[in-house]
Amino acid sequence: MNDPLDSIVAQALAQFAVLEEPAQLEQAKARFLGKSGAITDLLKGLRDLPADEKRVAGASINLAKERIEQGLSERREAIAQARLDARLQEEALDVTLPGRRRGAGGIHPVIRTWQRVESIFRSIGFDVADGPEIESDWTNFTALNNPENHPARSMQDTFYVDAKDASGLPLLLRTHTSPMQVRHARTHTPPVKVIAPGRTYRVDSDATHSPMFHQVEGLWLDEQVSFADLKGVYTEFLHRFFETDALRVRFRPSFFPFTEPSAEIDMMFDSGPLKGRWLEISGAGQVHPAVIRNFGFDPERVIGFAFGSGLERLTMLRYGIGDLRLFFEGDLRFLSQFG
Ligand code: 2NL
Repeated sequence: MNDPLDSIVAQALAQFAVLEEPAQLEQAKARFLGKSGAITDLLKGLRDLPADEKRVAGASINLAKERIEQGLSERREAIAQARLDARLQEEALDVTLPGRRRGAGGIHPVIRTWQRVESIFRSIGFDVADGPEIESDWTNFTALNNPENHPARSMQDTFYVDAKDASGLPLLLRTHTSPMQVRHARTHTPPVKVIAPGRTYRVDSDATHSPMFHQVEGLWLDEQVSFADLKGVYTEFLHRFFETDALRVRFRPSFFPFTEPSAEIDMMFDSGPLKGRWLEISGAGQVHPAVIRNFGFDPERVIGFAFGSGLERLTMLRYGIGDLRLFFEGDLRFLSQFG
């Protein structure tokens, strides 16, 4: 009786040992311990034996059954452990690796200039105006004393929008930041002391012109604001913006429809790579009486100055940038230098 039992147990353990799937293992179990399994058959056969033999044989069969069950549960555990090991291996995570960080963005150099200009003018008492980039023909041109047939108003120079404003006037992309000052002046009473920084648009695109660029304009109106105040304010601004008093400022006669008299402001550094060359930095002038009237003020009482400077130009001079196009190409090798 012993030999056949040993060989059944050996067979069972050998079959279990090569199985990797729990379901296959359960099938193998059935072949030995199931309803018509080898061990079950042997137990059924006990019926025909005399009582004393039945006891001895039964004990041996039960022992074999226990060994098979033992082998089965060991194999089950081995399969489960192997699966866990494989999964741990597969999902291994090196928690000591550095994290994948999102690249830090930065402020565009022209916007840095914008922020610096705002903070300098705020500190000398100027408000900061804001306003729409799509403007009416009246706030952009007419209010500023631009003649009806001025070339700036042509479709060659100005981006017109395919729509009209509430009073039927053409809509356009503002060609300067002046309309923000027009809106500001018409809703305030003197003293009006404001700057208007922002995006502006002109039909112009070459090495030194971009169809979208940035300006800052300033306007100071009161009963006694003179050209001397313009010189003082703008010179103070340049000293603060370039962080040096070692620069000269000069005013050259010029012409703009919205100022009379008008001037170009030039500056010259006394040191540094741009030293010794006069550089054009801004347009300016005393606000034209017709413009004062369009603001709703009496030009016999209210007087003052305005100026307009390009933010790209200020940025190029401050950082020594030689090519305007670098501002619009989005090349991180350039932009990241201004972190
Ligand atoms: C330029 C010229 C200038 C102004 C802008 C101005 C604005 C108002 C009234 C009167 Cl609301 N004037 N702005 C005045 C003179 C010159 O800029 O070519 N800048 C780069």
